[in-house]
Amino acid sequence: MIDMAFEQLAALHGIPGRIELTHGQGGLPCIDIHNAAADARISLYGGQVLSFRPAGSQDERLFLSERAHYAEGKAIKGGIPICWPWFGADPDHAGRPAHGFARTALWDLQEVSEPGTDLTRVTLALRDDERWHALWPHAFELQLVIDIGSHLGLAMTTINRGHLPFQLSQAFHTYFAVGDIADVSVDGLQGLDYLDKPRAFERFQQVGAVTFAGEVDRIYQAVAGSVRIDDSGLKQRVDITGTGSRTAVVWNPWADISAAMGDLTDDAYRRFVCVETANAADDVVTLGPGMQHTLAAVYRWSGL
Ligand code: TA6
Repeated sequence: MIDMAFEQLAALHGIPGRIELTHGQGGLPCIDIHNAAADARISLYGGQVLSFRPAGSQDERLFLSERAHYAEGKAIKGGIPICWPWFGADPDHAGRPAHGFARTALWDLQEVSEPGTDLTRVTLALRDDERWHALWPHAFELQLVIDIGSHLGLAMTTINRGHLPFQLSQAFHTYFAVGDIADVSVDGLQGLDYLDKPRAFERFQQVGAVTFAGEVDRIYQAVAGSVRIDDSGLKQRVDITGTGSRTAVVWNPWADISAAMGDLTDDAYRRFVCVETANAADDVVTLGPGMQHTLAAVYRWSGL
């Protein structure tokens, strides 16, 4: 479906059994990684991690919707969608797509390296062209470095290649797989202010850990330390360390929204929580000509 020199990429980067260029669902070009620590799949469409598992196991750490769309122009529901160069609704109210266009762009595969037997590093890139100028008239370079190993790491660098400053908001919209959302709590946000989307972005203060008994869609501000997901059902914890970010978004749509979304099954909301390392709300990034900013997140899973 997408015009690209797939065979060339496979010849350049492929190593049988370790780094495999493949056509994923919908024929989208993907790269499958296998090393001593983990197995993963990354879609070049969206620059999106779709799957991450400890080596040889079937324990998916990321949720990927059974109803996800795999088609040009549509975002893939699950894994780690990249929201860029804006997070959420179009900040200019000009009818542009929610969460920007990076998640519906075909990224270049720049480099794959193996710093160790238990770590594979994939570098993707996206640059401006006429298609994106219609949505965002700036010269940019975006680089996404993904580490697949005992941890999952992402570092996304935006460089302003133009002559004028621009503003950006962004997020790693990560869908963490959970056993049952009722057993999940998110720690590390206690005492912080958040903007509550279901209540017209009114400001509230977080008391205790975040738990889930209905829709949660919140933008936490002034986030300083790491954030933790505890899943008492799966007896699993995820430590999230963000850098270049003062914002965390926590989202679970709950039953009605899950049922209304065409790319989620009715009960999908029980099996994921999104905890997003972001720059959003009062944490937008302004980049002058030649300047750059890196948003990074490291995810580590362990037992409870
Ligand atoms: O990050 C939370 C959020 O902005 C929610 O408000 C919800 O709309 C979600 O992202 C999913 O958005 P999407 O466009 O991927 O359906």
